Amino acid sequence: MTGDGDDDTAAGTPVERAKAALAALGADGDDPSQSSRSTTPTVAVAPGRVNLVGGHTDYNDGLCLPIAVDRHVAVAARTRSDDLLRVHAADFDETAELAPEDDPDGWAAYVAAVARVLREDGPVDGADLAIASDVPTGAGLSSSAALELAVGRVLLAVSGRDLPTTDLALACWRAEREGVGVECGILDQFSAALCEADSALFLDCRTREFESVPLGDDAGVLVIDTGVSHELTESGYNDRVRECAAALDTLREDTDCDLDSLRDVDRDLLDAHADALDPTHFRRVRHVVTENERVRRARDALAAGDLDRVGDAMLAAHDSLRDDYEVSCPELDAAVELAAGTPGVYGARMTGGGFGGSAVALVDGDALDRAERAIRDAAPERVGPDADVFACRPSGGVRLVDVE
Ligand code: GAF
Repeated sequence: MTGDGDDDTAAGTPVERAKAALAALGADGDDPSQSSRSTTPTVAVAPGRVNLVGGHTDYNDGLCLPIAVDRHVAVAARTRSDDLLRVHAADFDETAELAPEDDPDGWAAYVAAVARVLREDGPVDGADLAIASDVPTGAGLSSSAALELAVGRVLLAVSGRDLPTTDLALACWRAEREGVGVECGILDQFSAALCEADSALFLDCRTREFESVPLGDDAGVLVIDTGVSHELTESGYNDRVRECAAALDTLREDTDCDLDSLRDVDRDLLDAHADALDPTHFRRVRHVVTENERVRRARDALAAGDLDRVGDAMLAAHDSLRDDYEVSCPELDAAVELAAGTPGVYGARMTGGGFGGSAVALVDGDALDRAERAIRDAAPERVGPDADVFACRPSGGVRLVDVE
């Protein structure tokens, strides 16, 4: 099995690689006075995610329906006698030494940002950390939120602290926004924190209430990674956030209504004030309004075991993300078209921020192997030379892992 935290014992899994990398880091420690106090590591894992429906709704106080995938970031840790974080990224074979005031770039920025936010409410002890992952990076599967959650959970544990999981998710969300500069919503951090095995998470990003909706034995999930790297800091993601804010301002003025966010806009209100919005902003808002409706429909359909209707909502969501929100790309469109035309597939859509990354497909469990093979065979030609296809099981959120 790959990277499943609870019973993940095979060599080469993220947990095993993180533990081995931590042991190697200890052997290389060059200052004996600063060497680690304990030898048994503390290990946390957090999953990547796909979002069945609810794209770009989270920062508009909207609704989402993600599942966590059974691919994880694992972080192994042990305390140090100073206040440094010495962090080894096994997948890049790079080590960073972070003092509390440091503000690094790249992958270390996520670690430093999480530590900085956690220090606001209590001490974070110095620690050696080793990170290993099987969540592909740049694939729109939220490897960064998985890293943040695993780092946060392990830093709290080595510091003798704990936080309710929703508070840890919010701390990691703030780390991503303030430390890394992505104006994201809570979807990724809440997914990596709160998803449950075999279930989707119905998440209300306004109230931050959530509910697990079992996926049922008949459903399988496929990820189609287009191989086109997506990077939130460099894509049009923050532009979309600003377009929504500008559209909200216009609607507030034109309606004279007390609109807190685009969540307060429905189709009637949008249609009545369409002339006030420029055409691009109108389409952005229309996506948000209709996407919230699709999440509700998909949640109800999933709860009723009606996977056809969930699939329909996914396909409609993709059309809307492509045409109204304009965050898809030709490779994502091709991946969705390929999946949608494959026997056994209920529906598919792009997942994550867009402009590259992955599509997710909901598949009849009995047809999963066949569908995976068919899509994998056709993907190099139809989607792109670097496309990858894999099945995943809905997984649980961040957790500490027992290690001997
Ligand atoms: C990215 C962001 F980080 C999320 O907050 C969310 O907006 C998503 O894109 C789109 O639904 O993953």
